Amino acid sequence: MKFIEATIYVLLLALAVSFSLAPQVDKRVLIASDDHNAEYPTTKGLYKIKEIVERETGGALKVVVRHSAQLGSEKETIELTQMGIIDINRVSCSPMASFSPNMGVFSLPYIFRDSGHEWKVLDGAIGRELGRELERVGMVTLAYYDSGARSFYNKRRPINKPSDLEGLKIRVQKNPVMIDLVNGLGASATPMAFEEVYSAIQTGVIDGAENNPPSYVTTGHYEVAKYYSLDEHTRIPEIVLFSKKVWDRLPESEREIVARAARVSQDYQIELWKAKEEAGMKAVREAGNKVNVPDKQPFIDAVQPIYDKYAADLGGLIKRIQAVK
Ligand code: BDP
Repeated sequence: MKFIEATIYVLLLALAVSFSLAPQVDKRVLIASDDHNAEYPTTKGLYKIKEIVERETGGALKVVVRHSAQLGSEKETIELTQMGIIDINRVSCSPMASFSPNMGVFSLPYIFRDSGHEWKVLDGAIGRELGRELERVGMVTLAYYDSGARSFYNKRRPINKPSDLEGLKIRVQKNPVMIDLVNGLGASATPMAFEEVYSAIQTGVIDGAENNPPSYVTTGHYEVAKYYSLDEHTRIPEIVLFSKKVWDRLPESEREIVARAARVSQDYQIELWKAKEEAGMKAVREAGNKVNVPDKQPFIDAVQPIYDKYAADLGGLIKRIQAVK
């Protein structure tokens, strides 16, 4: 039933969006999607792409940014991108693992030593390779954006050690690695769309979730889940995708402009991200939330079985990422 509902939803959305694009069948208007609000650094990155593309094409190519999940949850927007209905899509690399399993490597806990290591990997051969693999599933990778580190928050208690998670229902993104991670730490993983999390915590369907400080604040989750435990278990990058169906029809000169605009937007987003992270933590503390910084080692030890589980499929990539100095 769920599947049928989701399929009908995607079809209806597809129809709605294509009708709204009817006069521009040749795609002189590109639809860009993000599930965050207009002020969030990723969405501002898309606005930067819009500014550059419209300027450099002399207005021949326009970009319309649809933010705040107006076009659906991430999984749905990824499908719409494959279909060529959404042209530019900024999503987390986490749900991408269901479309291209190697992307799952970015969701492994503590796979990156720190932000510097993460960016070396993303800007290097591995980032390029995994990005290129998405062409097989209908998407061209334009850029990675920063998303900092994700940590647990909940409405029950501070998480100082993995066993504090026992019995808690924690929302996760729709990605097998995230489900294993949270279950492996002793909590009960509940996959759910980002947009549903606030009311699910409020009504007690779940006890909490996990995310970076800016998301914790802009979604209002910090109002309903007051304990924020900075275990920083993952650093899952954001990714900016272009529908391959549309890309293949775009003149080479415009592809170059779009690709360059995305590269500029990446530096811009990373700058904005730093400030947003600091502002997020400041807002959390000012709201009187209980923030704790647990010792990471017990968490690192507790997640080792996940590495064993994924060794067969992702082992080569894991070793290569770890070897990046
Ligand atoms: C945020 C990402 C957003 C995801 C969300 C989530 O920026 O793309 O949808 O996490 O948890 O950090 O689903």
